Amino acid sequence: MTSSKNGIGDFALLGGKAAFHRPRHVGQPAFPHKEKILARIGEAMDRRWVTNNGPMIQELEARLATYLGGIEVVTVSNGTVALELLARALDLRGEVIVPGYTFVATAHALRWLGLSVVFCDVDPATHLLDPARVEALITPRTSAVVGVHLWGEVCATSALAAVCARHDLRLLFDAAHAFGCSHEGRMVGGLGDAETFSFHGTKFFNTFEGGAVTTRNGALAARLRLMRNFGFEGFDRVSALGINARLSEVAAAAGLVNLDHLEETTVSNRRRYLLYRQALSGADGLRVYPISEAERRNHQYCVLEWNAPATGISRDAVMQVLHAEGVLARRYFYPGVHRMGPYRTEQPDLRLPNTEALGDSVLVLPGSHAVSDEDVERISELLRAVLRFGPELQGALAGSASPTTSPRS
Ligand code: T4K
Repeated sequence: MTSSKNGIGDFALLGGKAAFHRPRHVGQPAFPHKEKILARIGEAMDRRWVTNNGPMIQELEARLATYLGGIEVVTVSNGTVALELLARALDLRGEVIVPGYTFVATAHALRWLGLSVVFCDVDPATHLLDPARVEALITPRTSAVVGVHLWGEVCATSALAAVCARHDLRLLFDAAHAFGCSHEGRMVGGLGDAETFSFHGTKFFNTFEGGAVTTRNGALAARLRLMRNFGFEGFDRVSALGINARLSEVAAAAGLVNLDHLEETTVSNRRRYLLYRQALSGADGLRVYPISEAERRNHQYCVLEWNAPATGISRDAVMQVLHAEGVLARRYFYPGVHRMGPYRTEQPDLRLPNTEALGDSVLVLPGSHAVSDEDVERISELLRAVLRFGPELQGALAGSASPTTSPRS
């Protein structure tokens, strides 16, 4: 393994030796406590109760409720379904305002239900929904606003709540990135009418696949519990329309063990984020997205904004270079959800300048469990080498493979 690049011929894309033989992914999970998870899965099998609100689901919900500050937690099969179920439970209609800069699931979940998705631009510094822009998009058909706590940073909740109160709208938060984060000293989960989490394998807290809706509203939680299990109220009594959105006992087993080790994960994530920040500080042409120090954060994502004019090399070319080195950095959320299907054909003239600029400049680096401290140093060294040879690399790469073809393992 080497990352010393003394000329452009040393880069793997141009025939040099790759820095990593085994690819480093964004969000690759690790299971240092695998034996404990397997033991708990074994319990479920021995009990012969593997899903349907089993004892481990109940234990997980109770522990999550305590962890999040005594709120209602309704676990579901994933973060996308959490949004769908919530939108239905709140009977959202017409138009829902969402940021253009988010993972596609935020919009798809709503659109899947037949709602009209209205994309709003974000603040270029925070990457979060801009309350003033939200207010300008409200029409008589608007029923709700969905803020996204991107990268674990929390939306401007008070300003958004004021906007929603003025127009009698529901306020939801997609908190897929913000488990373990706090706002004004309280854990994210109880903001707005409700929040949704993803417990996908790539997330800070994972149950392999999974998610949850959290809320302070007990009646809403009760409705969601019915909806996630076909509307069954008892053994054979169905009282409402519902689907199957249940989490399994296997997922709960992983969640219960991972929950025991959240603090260790937070500490190592933070160390890696700080290592990146330190190693890249003062580098002209890139900005390490700043994570708040005043509140709890999970430091799951290490996000760079790449300045192509200043460095002489495009973000996509940098990604090509890194991928060839075995560093599978991601250009989340290129090109902005409003430029993805089906929205781009439905709203071809919609322009969200900040969202599009972020879609063109953001590069998410492997962090968290996907890398060691030494890997972070090596990846930072690589980035510094890319900065040194930026224009030369760009010139040499012109006409080479598409940046969307990434190696997988
Ligand atoms: N809202 C927001 C704001 C979200 O970010 C997400 C999900 C949702 C809602 C929806 O929640 P879920 O329905 O997913 O629970 C990943 C995740 O799949 C996705 O959950 C996440 N956001 C998004 C930000 O990232 P992709 O498109 O990057 O690809 P994926 O999952 O194939 O893998 C990411 C990298 O990790 C790859 O290099 C492969 C690697 N990997 C992945 C898995 C699952 C592994 O090495 N091991 C693994 O087990 O979406």
